[in-house]
Amino acid sequence: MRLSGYFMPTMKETPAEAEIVSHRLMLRAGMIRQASAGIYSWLPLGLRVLKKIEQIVREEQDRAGAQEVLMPTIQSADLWKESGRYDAYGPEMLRIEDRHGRDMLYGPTNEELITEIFRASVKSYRDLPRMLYHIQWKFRDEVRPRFGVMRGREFLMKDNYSFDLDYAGAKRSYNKMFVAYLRTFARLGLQAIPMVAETGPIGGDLSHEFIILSDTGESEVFCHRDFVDFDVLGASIDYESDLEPVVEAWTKLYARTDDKHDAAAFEDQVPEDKRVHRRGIEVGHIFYFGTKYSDPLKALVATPEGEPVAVHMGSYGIGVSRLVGAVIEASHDDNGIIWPEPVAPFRVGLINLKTADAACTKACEETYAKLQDAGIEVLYDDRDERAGTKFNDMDLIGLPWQLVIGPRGLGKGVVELKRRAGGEREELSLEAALVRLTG
Ligand code: 5CA
Repeated sequence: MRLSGYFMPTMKETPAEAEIVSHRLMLRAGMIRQASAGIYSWLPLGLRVLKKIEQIVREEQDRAGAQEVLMPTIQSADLWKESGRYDAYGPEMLRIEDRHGRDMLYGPTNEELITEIFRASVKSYRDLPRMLYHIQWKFRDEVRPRFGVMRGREFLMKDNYSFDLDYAGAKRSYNKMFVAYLRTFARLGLQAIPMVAETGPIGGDLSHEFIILSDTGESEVFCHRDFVDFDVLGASIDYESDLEPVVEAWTKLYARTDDKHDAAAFEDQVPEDKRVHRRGIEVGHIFYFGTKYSDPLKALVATPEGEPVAVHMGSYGIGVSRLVGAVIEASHDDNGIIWPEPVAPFRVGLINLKTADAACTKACEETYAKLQDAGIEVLYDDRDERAGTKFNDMDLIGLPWQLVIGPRGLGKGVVELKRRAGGEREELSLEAALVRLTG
């Protein structure tokens, strides 16, 4: 992509309305634009990151055996009246009346709709277990939308729903998602800690929130310090094996959000020098709620004995759009964003220091073509701007590698390669730089 023609409206000034760094940087880097309170348009740079995160989330859901569907954003109120949540959900639900006077709503979550899809076609234990997920925009009319995409009113969520014959099966599904979440967040470059959590309007009695420790997080959390160094991706995972030992290893240490915090147990179980009391960002939340929805909605299956029983369900959410902000909170410096490679909008920023210099531009154009041919995502700053502006913009948008080509270096046969994280710079030949980036 050539920056000269790319729609990336960066800003120099710090937007006054943005209270936390990720919101400021997303606005300054031209990733998003507010449409109304808590509702954002995603501009090209932001959308690329959102799609990368979405794809990693999708791959890990698929790997764990879940199947993707797509349910609508607008739902009929009828099912919510059947489950009893239409009244219980309160003013966070955006209620709409269609031209025929029918009650509709913009889905804040999908337990009812997925249960209806399930009950219409699954009748026997033989068709279990099943896990169905979708990645869809949700709307919750939050009292206080804030911090940009962190607490939006419209936001992108991955929500998965599991269906099992009994508690034992449901726990196996819960464990699969638990492990899939650890892998997902680790692939995004984040250390997420599973914490015992309150279930709120989704319900149920077994629930974990996945929390990224961060001073700007909205949750108050308490946990054992050893979580910070747990390795996730080292071990390969067979989702059909017994995952209970993995889940036990990750839940035996104390980790709770404030509504589940027990000061005496914390002091009892965690030595003083290991006690972490901080703020955190909730990037995922998983629930087992048994037959809370299948009972009222009559999602029944026949057991091997032919007995009809309500299926045991769980639901599993990831805040996909919130994660864009969470990654930035975890990875930035004074100059801007530092994208972890797996979610970076482009891998390389190619800077032409002097577009008016024919030899420099020729070298840049050839390099741009070679990187693209090698399948590298590259943003080529071919604008007629001062070098300082180009460096600042490149640091702001945080691509993992900067390849800087200028007439002076070319005269000596070298270009400069800078790693955004850490800031190391190296002078090397253009060929060596290309090998480094494509190898
Ligand atoms: N149905 C269940 C799980 S599928 C559910 O809705 N869970 S939830 O309410 O905990 O939401 C799942 C995830 O969505 C949260 O962990 C959080 O990361 C994200 N999320 C929730 N509310 C917002 C919001 N207002 N803005 C951005 N992300 C949000």
